[in-house]
Amino acid sequence: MALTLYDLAGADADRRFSPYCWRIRLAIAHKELPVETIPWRFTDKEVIAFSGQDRVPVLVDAGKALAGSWTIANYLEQNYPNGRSLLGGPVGAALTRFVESWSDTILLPSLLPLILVDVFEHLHEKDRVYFRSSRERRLGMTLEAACADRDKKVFGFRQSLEPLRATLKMQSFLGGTTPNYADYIVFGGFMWSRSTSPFELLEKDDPVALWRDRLLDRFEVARMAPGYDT
Ligand SMILES: N[C@@H](CCC(=O)N[C@@H](CS)C(=O)NCC(=O)O)C(=O)O
Repeated sequence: MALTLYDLAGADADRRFSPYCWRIRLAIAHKELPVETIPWRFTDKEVIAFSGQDRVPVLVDAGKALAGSWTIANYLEQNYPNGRSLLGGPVGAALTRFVESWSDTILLPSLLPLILVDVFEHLHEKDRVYFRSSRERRLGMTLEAACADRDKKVFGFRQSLEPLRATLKMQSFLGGTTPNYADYIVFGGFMWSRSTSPFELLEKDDPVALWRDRLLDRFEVARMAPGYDT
């Protein structure tokens, strides 16, 4: 039976833009599992209330509901052990937690002031008031103010990727010769941007851009998703 994934969508139901949902979409593709994705909007809280919380990704497998990208990735690893490992065993999983923490506390917050206004432009009409008010309350400023001077901010963003860049100069993927969940965590941030923003985050010859391309080449689900080829 196919898995069911509740996946954040924009005005266009095919435009999926959650960095956390992208982690799981690639984890499912990595495990080569069939999945039905259900487009979900921020204000569709009652649709996922059965999961006991109000965020996506939510995965349903044979009637069991799971929420939170880390929980879901571990569930997939444990319940679908055939084929390539997602996390690389207990040591790999422990190191991957660092990658997750770096992504959640540095990468995604640094991407926010570069793409937030573009994310807003792609939202479903019914999500706009909620999104603007919740994000502006959190940021303490308007979306537009948060994204001011992004042409300058992007240089600091590129500089902050140096640990990632240095690693990708030595190896093709964070997972080594083939990608694993550590790659999908970081790549999720770049899919958030790709699916919503024409803003050019990376220079074309940046090793991070070349890694992003290698992942797009491997995963048709990402390459073919509505987005901007920047
Ligand atoms: N720690 C969670 C974060 C999930 C999360 O924040 N998802 C966002 C979409 S990117 C969401 O559902 N937000 C709902 C809201 O802001 O109301 C995970 O790893 O899955």
